Amino acid sequence: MTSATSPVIPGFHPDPSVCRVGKDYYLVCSSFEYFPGLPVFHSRDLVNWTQIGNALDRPSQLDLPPDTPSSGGLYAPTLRHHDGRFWLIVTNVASGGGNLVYTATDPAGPWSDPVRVPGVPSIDPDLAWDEDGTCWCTYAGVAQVRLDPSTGEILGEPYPVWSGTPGATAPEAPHLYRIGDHWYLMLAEGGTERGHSVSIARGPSPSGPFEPCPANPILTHRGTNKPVQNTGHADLVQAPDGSWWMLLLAVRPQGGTPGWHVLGRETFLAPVNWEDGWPVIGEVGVERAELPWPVAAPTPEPERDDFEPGDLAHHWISLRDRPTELVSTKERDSWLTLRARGASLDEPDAVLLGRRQQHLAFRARTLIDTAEGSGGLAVRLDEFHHYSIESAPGGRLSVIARIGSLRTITAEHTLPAGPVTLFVRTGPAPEPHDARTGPDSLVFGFESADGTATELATLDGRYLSTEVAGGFTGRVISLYAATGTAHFDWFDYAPLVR
Ligand code: 6LW
Repeated sequence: MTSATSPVIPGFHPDPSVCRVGKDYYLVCSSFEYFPGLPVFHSRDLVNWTQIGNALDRPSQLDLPPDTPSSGGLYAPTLRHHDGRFWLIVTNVASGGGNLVYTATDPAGPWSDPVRVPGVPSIDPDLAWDEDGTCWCTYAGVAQVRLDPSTGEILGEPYPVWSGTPGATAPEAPHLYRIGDHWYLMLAEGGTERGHSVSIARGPSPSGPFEPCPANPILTHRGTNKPVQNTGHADLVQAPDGSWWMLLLAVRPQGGTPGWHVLGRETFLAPVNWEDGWPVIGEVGVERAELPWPVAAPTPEPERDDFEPGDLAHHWISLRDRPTELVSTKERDSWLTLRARGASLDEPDAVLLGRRQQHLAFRARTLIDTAEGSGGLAVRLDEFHHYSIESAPGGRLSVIARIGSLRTITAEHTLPAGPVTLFVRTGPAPEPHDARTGPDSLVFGFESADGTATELATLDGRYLSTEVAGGFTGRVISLYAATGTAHFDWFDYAPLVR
């Protein structure tokens, strides 16, 4: 059951950009240092979204050098449909990156190789076309330039356009729309933390001059006492029935005020009404009952992957590239094989295969065989903030906590050598703690052959939160190889009732 605080795409899926073709909505989010990049989602009702691919799934599309820091790489994309094609423009802040344009006839892919846009010098680029077919690229700061998106050539010098509310910081995430008689320029302001907000202005042409909405900010949850915070970085879309909707990022802090968010910035939905030619934004996180069309109840199903032959599911991500070892799986009838590359989880290029944590309460398990190396099951925010249960040859299990400069083994246990089922699950914030509860705890252990679970350690979840670690991503539940080769027979992930 969604509540008034439910995201429509949970887990770290920030900076959503959405477009509609006929009855089909498509949405893309930032993906930073992870490969493949730019997850692509499809919906028919704005509430139920299915990942249909990743726009950048080839090294020729996405270069994330080993020195790409956590939360580096791909920042905010813009997704649009024009002249029979889908267009994506995005900033790769990694070395050698810049602003890049991709096109596709099918948003599920394949997408083209990039066209570089060296003349756009900032992040958060937007694309909009006027009735003459001229393409206008507006970007953080806020400036604008006419662009040939097919060649990446800018047509004229960039110039400043409306840069938001006087005194507001960080005007970014611009999106330009032709709606009715006006051109609207919508921005995020205040930065992507607790002061985040959305403002809008309108004018007679794509380049203005723009008149700010008297009611700016049209959306903010500024403060620290709401169940949904950091609202901002929004995009607008019109439904086939003529109604308007906003997709935006927001977070769900847990454990007191200001709280800790662990799932990163998630995609939320809000209704939009129009008064005097200005958008008025309704409650973020709509109840399905408020939608003017039937919506099937999203059913969060437990997920299991037996690593059968064929492509990996779209939601699997790795750091900076997809080690070829992942592809050469099935060394032993449907096992995933990860071969370490000399980097542990404490390094930015560890060999891992992960999926975003998308529920505040979850349990994940895997059957691992580390006869030829060591590896395990981790909950990771970045190379400085992760917890893991690691299996080593000879049946040695260790629970390891990396919190900033601290790295410690919090529990050890020795089993008979052989494959073992490892698990991690969320639990309540551990006692004792200060006046404010933390977001949760993470419990690590193993299962015996008869399914009996043995807990080895309970770790405080607040250290795997963005408020502690910083950055733009969220927790990723990861299978990893630390040394040699680690084999995984299956993985399952299940939301738990909190
Ligand atoms: C995004 C920009 C931002 O490009 O964070 O804080 C960047 N603001 O809008 C990554 O999400």
